[in-house]
Amino acid sequence: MKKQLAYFINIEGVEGVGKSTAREYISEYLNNAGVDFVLTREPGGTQIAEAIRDVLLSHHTEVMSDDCELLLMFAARAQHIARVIRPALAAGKWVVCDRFTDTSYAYQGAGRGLGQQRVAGLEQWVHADLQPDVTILLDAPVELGLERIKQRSAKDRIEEEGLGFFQRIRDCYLQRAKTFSERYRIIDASQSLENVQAQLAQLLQGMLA
Ligand code: Z5A
Repeated sequence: MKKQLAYFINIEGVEGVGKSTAREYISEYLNNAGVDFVLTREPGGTQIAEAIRDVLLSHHTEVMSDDCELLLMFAARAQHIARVIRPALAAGKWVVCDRFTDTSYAYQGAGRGLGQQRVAGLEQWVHADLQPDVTILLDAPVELGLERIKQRSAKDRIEEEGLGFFQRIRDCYLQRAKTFSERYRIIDASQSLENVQAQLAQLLQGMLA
């Protein structure tokens, strides 16, 4: 991988595969390497986008339509890109983002069945000229990820979906990893934490070299 000034990295995968854990490890690694970076997440990352996140993940007495869900994801993203991602990259900082538009393709496009074209239209509108340089896909069987988060006391609105929903998401990610092989890096997240972190370290080392 050619070294560049500032990388935009997104971390992807199904529930429980270890994105938050990987995010913390990447943060520690970049801190130790003296890299100036911003650590952020979607949906969220700004005050307004975090408020949208609350609406998206909370339980409501009315059912949220799939279109509403997708549009809110992109509303939060538009704000996040304008207030956090673009300014950071313009200032020469790396951006490490827990989920980005690849999640919308996987969850809303495939999981909800809205289709890839619908997501592509919004992507074109909101950030046609901006893509992550590196997409880290933490991949593991869906059952393993769900097992890892089984003991959590409360599930959010999206986590309540069934196995089929998450399987469609994993399949979509693996398909996108093939289509966008120049930026996707698949990490085998079914391995021990130590092995996952060794894979991440190797990737980051390559980007810094
Ligand atoms: N969403 C969407 O639908 N569309 C969009 O466009 C966007 C988002 C941007 C955000 O939730 C939700 O929004 C998400 C997609 C949707 N769906 N839901 N629900 P979130 O950010 O709060 O949650 P998440 O992204 O789904 O992550 P998670 O459930 O918190 O899991 P995780 O971050 O991947 O896993 P973790 O917390 O790092 O690890 C889980 C446990 O496994 C923990 O106890 C770890 O210590 C353990 N772990 C981690 N790695 C290992 C290994 N290698 N071995 C053993 N144990 C491990």
